[in-house]
Amino acid sequence: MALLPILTAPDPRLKRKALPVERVDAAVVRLMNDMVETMYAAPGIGLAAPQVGVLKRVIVVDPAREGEAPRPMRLANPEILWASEETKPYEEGCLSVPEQYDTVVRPAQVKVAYLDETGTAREIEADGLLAVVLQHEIDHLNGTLFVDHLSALKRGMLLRRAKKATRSGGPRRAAGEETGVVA
Ligand code: K1U
Ligand code: ZN
Repeated sequence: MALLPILTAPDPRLKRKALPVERVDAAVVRLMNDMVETMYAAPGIGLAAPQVGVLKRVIVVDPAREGEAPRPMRLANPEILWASEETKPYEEGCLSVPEQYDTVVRPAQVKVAYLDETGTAREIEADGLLAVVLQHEIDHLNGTLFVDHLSALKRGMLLRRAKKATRSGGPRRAAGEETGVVA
């Protein structure tokens, strides 16, 4: 498995629509596994292929809370079949908009169709954090960032701050960078 570099806004690849996977072949499974490893290392609870520069409709999520056993899900061609009228606010973050968080209001429950890592067609009904993360990751496949759900004023502010955080190295600084001492 491999750790993949995560793109940050305003990289134009984050604004493009990803293409469906034709078949869940070995290359797609490898991408899914690399994305799971990258998500855990970040750390994050979701990741979409465009965030690692791959314009394919592949996402991984793991909404397990701290202390719970990991339960990563690998999804190709995820599609929202149904979304509830009931909505819920949740304070979201994004590995591609480093160190920025704001409240997004989304449908509280969704039903999602997808292909799993064996190519089997599945459906899942999700609520709570899983519903939020699935919607956030599927947005990435359509070139939408969580800040696109906010006012233009907030979006501009968060993107400016994210750019600064990226320039200063954010939480994913290389070893020794904080002190200026690199072995
Ligand atoms: O898509 C991404 O950039 C990943 C993102 C997913 C997400 C988080 C919160 C709400 C909606 C979608 C993240 O994982 S940001 C990091 C994060 O939330 C987190 C990291 C470690 C432990 C718990 C949460
Ligand atoms: Zn994100």
